[in-house]
Amino acid sequence: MAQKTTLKEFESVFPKLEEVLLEYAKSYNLPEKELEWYKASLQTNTLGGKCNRGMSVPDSVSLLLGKPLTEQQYFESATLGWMTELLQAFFLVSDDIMDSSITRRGKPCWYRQDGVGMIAINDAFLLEASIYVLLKKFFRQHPCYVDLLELFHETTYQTEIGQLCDLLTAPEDTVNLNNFSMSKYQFIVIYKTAYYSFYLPVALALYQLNIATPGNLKQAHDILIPLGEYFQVQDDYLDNFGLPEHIGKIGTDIMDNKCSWLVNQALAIVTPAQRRILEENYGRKDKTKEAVIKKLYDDLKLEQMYKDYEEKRVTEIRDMIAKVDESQGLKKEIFEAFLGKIYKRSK
Ligand code: DMA
Ligand code: MG
Ligand code: MG
Ligand code: MG
Repeated sequence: MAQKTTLKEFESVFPKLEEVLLEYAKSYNLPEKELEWYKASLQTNTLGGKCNRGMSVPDSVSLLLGKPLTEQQYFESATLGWMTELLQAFFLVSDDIMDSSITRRGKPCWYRQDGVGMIAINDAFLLEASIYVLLKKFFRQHPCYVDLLELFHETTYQTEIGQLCDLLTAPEDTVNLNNFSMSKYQFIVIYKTAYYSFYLPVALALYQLNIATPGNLKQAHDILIPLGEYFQVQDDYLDNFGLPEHIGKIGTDIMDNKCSWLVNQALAIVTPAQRRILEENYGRKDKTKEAVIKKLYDDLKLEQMYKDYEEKRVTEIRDMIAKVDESQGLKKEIFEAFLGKIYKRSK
């Protein structure tokens, strides 16, 4: 029987990794003050989240093996999990700057904390660089070292082209609703979210166990990308309909002129008069205009549209999972576990 990791267990691995990273910085004679800064950035930006991505590495490894992990196997998989969380930290620190966000995980975004500001840009780079320090330290001898290295690089590239499209589709000074479309939306969310949040952790688990065959990777990809797409639709829904106290962040998509799932749904059903309301109020840094859009979303019953979408999509994903071929060692339960964690999530 596989064993699910707890957040506590997963978090207990972090201090060891933090120590390795700080020792590494010390080996370059990084002065005390900067060492403390790096430590604060690591702790603030890597800890304090749900760790769904990170914990899914040990969970997937245990499901693949069909038994609890040895101490060594757990440490390796949790390390890969924390590297996923470091990648996420790097993306979130920079995403919050680019999205002009206010809070993250219930606290001010890193770039808005006292004395940080644009130093956050370099902190984001350091969080990313930390991944490769850990990878080298713990996986240099692993037969899949180069595959792991390339996987992190490719996933980073994919996320960055997704973020590029997200940002260019949301210019700050011009609102052009014709720029939005569901096909544009699909590109953005698959690249900016699905690869790093869903495909990466499972691919890491497959590489750790040396069973990352092309067949297993492809099957994982073909289910995890739709799952990740659904996850970002939820994120867009929660940006407007979630409670900030509960999701730990204040929604910015309307004011940021984002090509969100909600605005795309609205565009498909608006009357000409409602389209004018959208044109005149969407994407403006103005709380009153944002409120007009929120009211329009209510009038259009987008909350119900989202709930209908969720049921339909989850049924389709369950059907895909049912068809997984387990003959090369892959396990349907991995995908069921992901789905179980996100279905009807409210944060
Ligand atoms: C998430 O996009 C994508 C990345 C790469 C962080 P987002 O801006 O919708 O995320 P959030 O709502 O968490 O700011
Ligand atoms: Mg954001
Ligand atoms: Mg963003
Ligand atoms: Mg969002």
